[in-house]
Amino acid sequence: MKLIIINGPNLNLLGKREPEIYGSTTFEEFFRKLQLKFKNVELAYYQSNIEGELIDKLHEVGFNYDGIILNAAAYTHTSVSIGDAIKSIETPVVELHISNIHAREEFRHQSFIAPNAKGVIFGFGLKGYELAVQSFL
Ligand code: CA2
Repeated sequence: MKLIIINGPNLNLLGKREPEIYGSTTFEEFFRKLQLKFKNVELAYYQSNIEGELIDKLHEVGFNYDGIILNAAAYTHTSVSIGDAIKSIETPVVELHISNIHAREEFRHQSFIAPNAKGVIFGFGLKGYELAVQSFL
């Protein structure tokens, strides 16, 4: 089983800024623990702050991975292009958010990803990534 976690803009700041919303663990620390927890899964990680790079990565992995766990961050609520990219690939995508986007501002309630996602996980903190991996097993 080959899965990839793709994180979008500003998520490189996890564990370094706004710990009250996003927690105090860096994603790199968390990812190492996740790999240890799921030793039978080939688990990759990619982060970019650039919309086009996220789309290029979706195209690259979208025909040869078993699953994509995508936290497109704020692009979730704005990016028709990322929505189109997900529609155009074969690998199923689980949309993920660390925070409960429905308990936050109205503009975060809209997603261009959800209509073409296999499922959506939000509000469980970093634990959501673990739930997303489990959803593919
Ligand atoms: O809850 C999530 O995972 C979000 O995708 C995070 C995005 C936000 O725009 C979405 O509405 C919900 C923001 C990511 C910003 O990440 C930071 C991490 C640490 C410090 C500052 C920003």
